[in-house]
Amino acid sequence: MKIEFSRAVEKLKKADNILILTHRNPDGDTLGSGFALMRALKKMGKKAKLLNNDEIPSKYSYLYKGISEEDFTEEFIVSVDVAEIKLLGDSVREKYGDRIDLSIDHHESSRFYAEETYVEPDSASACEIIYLVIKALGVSVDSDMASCIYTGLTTDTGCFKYSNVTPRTHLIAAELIACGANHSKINEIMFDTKTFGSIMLEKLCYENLEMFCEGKVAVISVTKKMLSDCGVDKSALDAIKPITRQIEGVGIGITVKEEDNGKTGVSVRTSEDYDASLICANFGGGGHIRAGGCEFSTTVEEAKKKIIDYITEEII
Ligand SMILES: [Mn+2]
Repeated sequence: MKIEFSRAVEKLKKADNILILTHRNPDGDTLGSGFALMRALKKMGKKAKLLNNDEIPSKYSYLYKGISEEDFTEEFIVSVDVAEIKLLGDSVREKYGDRIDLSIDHHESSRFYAEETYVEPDSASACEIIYLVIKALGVSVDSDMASCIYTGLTTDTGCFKYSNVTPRTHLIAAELIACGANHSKINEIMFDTKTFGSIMLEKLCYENLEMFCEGKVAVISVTKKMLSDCGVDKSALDAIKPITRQIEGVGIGITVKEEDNGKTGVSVRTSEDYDASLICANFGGGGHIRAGGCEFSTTVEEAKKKIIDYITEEII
């Protein structure tokens, strides 16, 4: 059931022993939202813990720095930035998928899997909503919380460059900097610093870059072998996904990635002429207008063919 903002805040106010769920292949927005909320709830004297299906990449370690781990039986479960149940990842979904009390999300494609859902599709990041929730809970935002929230704002907007940015995004960013968010360091970690392995992965990706539809569609393929050859994990893909859209004339940029169990994940980035979430919805996925994702139970080559055929026949 869809609920109002005030109802979401009220639910969190009443709750205790709270488990916060984030999406698989965690990014700055889901983790920033989760850890900011966790810090705020703890500041209110509540018990809270965060769970992710996958390992959290080390570049995000500042988000949970100084937080003490607590063990308790969860009484209230809230998911943040999780558009649909399968995005929790298999092990988390099996354990908690059917008992989520509240979902706080900003995806156009958000599904109503939780008992109650607060969704703002116009919000550039889930972290923007979490900031307003924390303020409504009456918690004063400290520098650690501000850094968590700022992380989601900047990562979900490509460092405030994407068209999802609104005046509110910048106003909240300004408030977060006033609260002590470590903004320049965060942007350096998220956008400037690359490991040698991730640069090597970029090199391999440039080598297999393919163009379709008279240069309107660009595709990069990433196999598990490429990741292991470069000594990087799948978080290195965050730097790969924007590459295709940097090419002049490309309206649809696609990154196709070999997943475990013979599956293939597809990430789609689009210019203002195309809707990424619509393209992905055709294959059971979703996302935002400019960035979406879907999954195929096929090889990388077959997945690539399916999505290119669809785009050639139906979109371009
Ligand atoms: Mn997000």
